Amino acid sequence: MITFLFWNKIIYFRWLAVDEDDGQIVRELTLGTAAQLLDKTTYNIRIKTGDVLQAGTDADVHLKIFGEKGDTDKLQLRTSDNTTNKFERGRIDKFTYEFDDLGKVCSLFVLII
Ligand SMILES: [Ca+2]
Repeated sequence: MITFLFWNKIIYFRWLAVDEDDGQIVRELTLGTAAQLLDKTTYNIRIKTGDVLQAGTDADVHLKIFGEKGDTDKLQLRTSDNTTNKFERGRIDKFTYEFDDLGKVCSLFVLII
């Protein structure tokens, strides 16, 4: 049996045995086919830093999103779409990520290290 997993999802499985399935022992796979099977959703994340004294930070900020259909890994918000100096006082930083569809977002976990 051959099974390929991508981000913990089974994207392809077939037997590689002459006496199982269709008897084939060679199979050709392409990454394009695998990627098309994944149900990805783009998430545009906006984080507003408070506009009070010392509200900004240069610390590492991590985010975990919980949805009705699943949750993300803990993500470090490394690269903002609109600035190189993230999380400055009174600013909104934008991030874009693709995940499996999380369904309706239920809660967020933010960790500042
Ligand atoms: Ca900063």
